[in-house]
Amino acid sequence: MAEFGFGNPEIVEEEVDVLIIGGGMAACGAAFEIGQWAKAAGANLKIKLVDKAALSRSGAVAQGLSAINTYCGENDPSDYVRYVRNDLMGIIREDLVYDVGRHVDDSVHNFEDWGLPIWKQPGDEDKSLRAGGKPVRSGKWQIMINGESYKWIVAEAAKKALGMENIQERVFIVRLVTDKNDPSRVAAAAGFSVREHKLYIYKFKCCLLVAGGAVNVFRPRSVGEGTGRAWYPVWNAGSTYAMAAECGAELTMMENRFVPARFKDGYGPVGAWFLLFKAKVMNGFGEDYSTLRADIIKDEKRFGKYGHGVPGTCLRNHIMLEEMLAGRGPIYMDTPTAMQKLAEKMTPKEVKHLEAEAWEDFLDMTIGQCGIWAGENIEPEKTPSEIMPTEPYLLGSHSGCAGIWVSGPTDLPGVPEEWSWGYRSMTTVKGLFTAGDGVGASGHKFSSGSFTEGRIAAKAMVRFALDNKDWKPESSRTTAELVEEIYRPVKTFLEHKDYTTAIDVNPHYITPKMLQFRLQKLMDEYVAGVATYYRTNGAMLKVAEKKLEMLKEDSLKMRAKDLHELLRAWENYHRIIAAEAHMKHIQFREETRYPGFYYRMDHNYIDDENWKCFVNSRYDRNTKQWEIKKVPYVQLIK
Ligand code: SFD
Ligand code: AMP
Repeated sequence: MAEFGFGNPEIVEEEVDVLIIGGGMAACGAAFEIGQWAKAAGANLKIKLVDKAALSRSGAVAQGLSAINTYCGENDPSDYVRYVRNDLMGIIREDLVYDVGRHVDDSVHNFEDWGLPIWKQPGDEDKSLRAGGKPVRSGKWQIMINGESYKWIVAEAAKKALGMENIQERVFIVRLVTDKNDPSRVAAAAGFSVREHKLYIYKFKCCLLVAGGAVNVFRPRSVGEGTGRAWYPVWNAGSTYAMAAECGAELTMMENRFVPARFKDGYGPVGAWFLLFKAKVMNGFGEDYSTLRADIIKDEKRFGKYGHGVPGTCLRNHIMLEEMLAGRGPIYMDTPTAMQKLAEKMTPKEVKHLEAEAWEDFLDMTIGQCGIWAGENIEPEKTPSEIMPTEPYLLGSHSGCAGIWVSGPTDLPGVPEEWSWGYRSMTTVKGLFTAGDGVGASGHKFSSGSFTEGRIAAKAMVRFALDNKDWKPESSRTTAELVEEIYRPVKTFLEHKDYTTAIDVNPHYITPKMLQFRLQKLMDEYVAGVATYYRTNGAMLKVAEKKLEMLKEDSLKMRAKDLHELLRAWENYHRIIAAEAHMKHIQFREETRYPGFYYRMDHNYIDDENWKCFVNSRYDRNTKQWEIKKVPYVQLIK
């Protein structure tokens, strides 16, 4: 055993008032905000933040970003709601979106105060946004930043507010545990250190589960030495959705996904090119297909009224996919024409600066794309770059809305009573809160909105902790049971490793890597991945259902030969639960709400009459059954 560094793990048990699980944008927002509310209430709360990685570079913003995609500025939050509703094909929780819209700017002002460089209009360079400085907008909602160190800056503020002694890095949380006396309430969380042989159990009055979205659920386009490249962060493995579901929380809109158009192979985002550089896309014959064939989404029988007006992100994808399917690829971002047009009125010095910006867009947030450009001799001012729809991602903060059903604000008119049950941002499990990618039916928050939602949740958690100050959490599972479960992959390995002479070939176990291939293959082939051009149907989903059940069974046989594999094993388990939720929701929603993201070919149309509603689900960990239902959509803003 010592040979592999495994004995019995050291157990670290701690009781706190509030636990924050994750260290990304939402977690940092909560960490920054929470102390202020506790102080205002005269309370001395014990808060702990636990992140699987190191706070300064963890989560989606690890590599930095080059834009903040949600900054209202001169726009009204009601208009923000209209924009998000249009992009997400009519179904969002408008109360949640409005709440983000009315608070988000203050977060962006804070980022600037903490040192994040925000581009300004000429003449306003030295004026902060807070003082009325005008930002350089790439779009109506987006502003440009020099954001390579974005996460570092935001994390520093979180660290200062919370104190490093209250931050535990490199601990992966595996499972939430309900209260011994009240199964509808969360009382504890358990996980393990990815560096030391230690198991952590935290008990708390309430917790914020903000472990990001789900990546690598589907077979990625990247293969061979490129494997591991993805657009969204590979280290966010569906932990938010899986742990919430297994604890009994109601999920919403898990059928939704995001299939972004990205620069091929490097996964570089397209926003700055479309919005700031005003680049056009073209097909393999040099035609601007998005203008030429813009009318295909005006077919009302298939797309209802959604194809009129500004097309949502999925519909833009649909036009591109049709182009590819018609054999008119490859699809290109025409970077040279865009840069030439911009350069027309520029001095040579300004042109050099423009060329530097083209590179910096990716150097700030997707460095790998610069590697592709350098490796393929691409100079964007001379050579167009291919773009491509990626594999699907499950997320609730970017241009998607998969996630958890949460309690909304109470001060907005017309909101159904059943949309708020006491504490803002609390899920249907008592004491379990979420934000950012965790919150469903409210996309387009991006980095700034996720941070803001963390702040909103923090305020409610302080109130929850104080309202429950005499309550003592009691875990429904013993420490021994949790050790047994979490270290099962290690035990499996140690028991069986000598059965064969090749460490990876063994009838008694499956390596996490192989299990991940199985998951990705089945999701790709049956649940509308790239293999079928994002198409599925009821019969294919039935096959997926069966295969996922078997995979879940086999996941108990994953091995871990070291701590790294133990991490991989549990990430994959979380991915399976997130994948199952996604599949079940697509199966339930008998229409194609998001053409361009996925197609139910047996119901290949938008059906507002029957399906303009939320789809919510609940998972029962004991019976392994999903309960799925329709929940009425209510429009709050005209
Ligand atoms: O260019 C566990 N995003 C963009 N937002 C913008 O505002 N502007 C942009 O320019 C954006 N673009 C973009 C974006 C993301 C990426 C990857 C790229 C480009 C390349 C989106 C935002 O980044 C995103 O919306 C927010 O970051 C979401 O915030 P949050 O808090 O929901 O997730 P997170 O930041 O990824 O943090 C997750 C944390 O959880 C930890 N974690 N910890 C313990 N136990 C576990 N089991 C855990 N599992 C995960 C992680 O370590 C992390 O700390 S563009 O495309 O438009
Ligand atoms: P992306 O780089 O694709 O993640 O996009 C960044 C931001 O720009 C998001 O707010 C997108 O909704 C927006 N965006 C990207 N492409 C377009 C486009 N062609 N038209 C309008 N908005 C876009």
